[in-house]
Amino acid sequence: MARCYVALGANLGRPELQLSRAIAALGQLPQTDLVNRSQLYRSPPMAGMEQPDYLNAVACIDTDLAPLALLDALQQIERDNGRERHQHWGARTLDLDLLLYGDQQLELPRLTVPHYGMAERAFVLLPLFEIAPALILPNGQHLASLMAQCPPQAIYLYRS
Ligand code: A4P
Ligand code: MG
Repeated sequence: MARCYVALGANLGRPELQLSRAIAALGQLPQTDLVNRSQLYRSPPMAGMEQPDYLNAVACIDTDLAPLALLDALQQIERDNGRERHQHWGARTLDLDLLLYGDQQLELPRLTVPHYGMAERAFVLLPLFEIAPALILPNGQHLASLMAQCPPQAIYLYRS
């Protein structure tokens, strides 16, 4: 089994509902157990884009699905939650990014792992740190030191 971390984000529709449905769907994937999930965090969109604030979370799963099969499953969950692909970095009902797949480093046409943007995104690092504070990335970097280097961003624990 590979221990994997999935980042969830939403800023259209009913973000809280889409995130909780997506987390439940992760736990129902074949050959997959939901290990843990973070709380929800709210933050303004990256790069000052004119969009609603995002809700973000990170889930930890153990899976026997191969990396591309897992990516297919994540994209199916996105579609089930009304995801349409328009603009890069555009607003979305649900975005699922595969942050880590065990200790693998993959550069496939459809899949780059670890996820390319995680080191610069407090809305990824903070929920990840909540559920895996001792995590070490495949390149040997400690999550805690990535957090110390991450550009400062406003991020709030979300309360409904
Ligand atoms: N792909 C490659 N590697 C991966 C991976 N590790 N996980 C490919 C998931 N997908 C991966 O993704 C485009 C393609 O990336 C996929 O078809 C897959 O084959 P996408 O979700 O369709 O496209 P996108 O929206 O243009 O890019 P992306 O990377 O998902 O967007 P980002 O970079 O995640 O940015 N601000 C806040 N506060 N919180 C957010 O969550 N999210 C975004 C989206 C912008 N600003 C945000 C947030
Ligand atoms: Mg994505």
